Amino acid sequence: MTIQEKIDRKVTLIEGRLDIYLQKENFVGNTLAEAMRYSVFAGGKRLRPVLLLATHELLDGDCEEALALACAIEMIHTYSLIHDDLPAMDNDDIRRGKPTNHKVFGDGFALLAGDGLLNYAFEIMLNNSLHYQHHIVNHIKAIFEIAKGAGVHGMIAGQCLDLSNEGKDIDLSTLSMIHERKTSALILSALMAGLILNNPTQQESEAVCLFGSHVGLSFQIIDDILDIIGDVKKTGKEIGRDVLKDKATFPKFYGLEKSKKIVNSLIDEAVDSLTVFGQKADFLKEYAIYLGKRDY
Ligand code: GRG
Repeated sequence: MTIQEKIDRKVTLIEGRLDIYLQKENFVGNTLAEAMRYSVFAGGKRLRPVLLLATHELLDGDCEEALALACAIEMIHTYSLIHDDLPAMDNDDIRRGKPTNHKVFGDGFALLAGDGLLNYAFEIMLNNSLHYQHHIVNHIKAIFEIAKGAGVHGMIAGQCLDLSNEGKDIDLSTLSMIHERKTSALILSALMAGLILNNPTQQESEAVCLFGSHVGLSFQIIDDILDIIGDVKKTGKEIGRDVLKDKATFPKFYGLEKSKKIVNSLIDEAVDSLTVFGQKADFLKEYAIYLGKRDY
């Protein structure tokens, strides 16, 4: 099976379950359901849920047990994109190749769709944990990991740092801190949540942690690179927004070629960090290499 086929298999599972969670009959307000579905099914890469299922597999976990968490993390990620696109934040018109949520449903419903997805994600994860009483502590630990990655110590902290440094001349360590919180934190929590469900050893947790921080940073650097040389038809969002806003990015500090080299060495280190898992990490290693070459 090719890496693309392996990814597609996971994505099909995730999207099938997301479709069930987001059936319109589950919600009182039709517009709320439509607005949530609109962004969730606008065509994301499903990076975070795929990573969560992949680390769950590292220790032979049952996919069904982790699927709710995988869907929940995609909902949390989608909420962050909806809110980030709002006029009060980045004021973007296109996301995932379509008009942004507020352009279609208005600012109020976009806010509520984001709030709805965030809260529903925790409802789904907690409800799922009740079906796995024998693993309930693992589930609480996994949900805690996701709450930390998404919340005031993770992604929201990164967004705050980003907002408060807008228009300022920041140094590389501040930029790295923004990337670490805003982008890597949720990616890392997806990886750790999948792993934690199966009682990893300290060595296994440290290996995945290292993998996550390298993949997370490389993912954001590629995002910065694609903002310069990407194709809107592939990325699904406007190009040149960082330059327009004079945002600090890796390409701004290092130039394009050096930034690409940094990505390559981060991916190499990520792959090396998974040695402890032997062949069981083959998918994650291939996926990291695949992500390192992405142009979308
Ligand atoms: C808490 C409101 C709020 C925002 C959090 C995630 C975020 C901060 C803002 C979104 C904008 C952005 C560029 C974030 C950096 C992380 C990133 C590269 C997001 C895009 O993720 P992809 O490429 O998107 O996985 P798809 O659409 O494929 O799911």
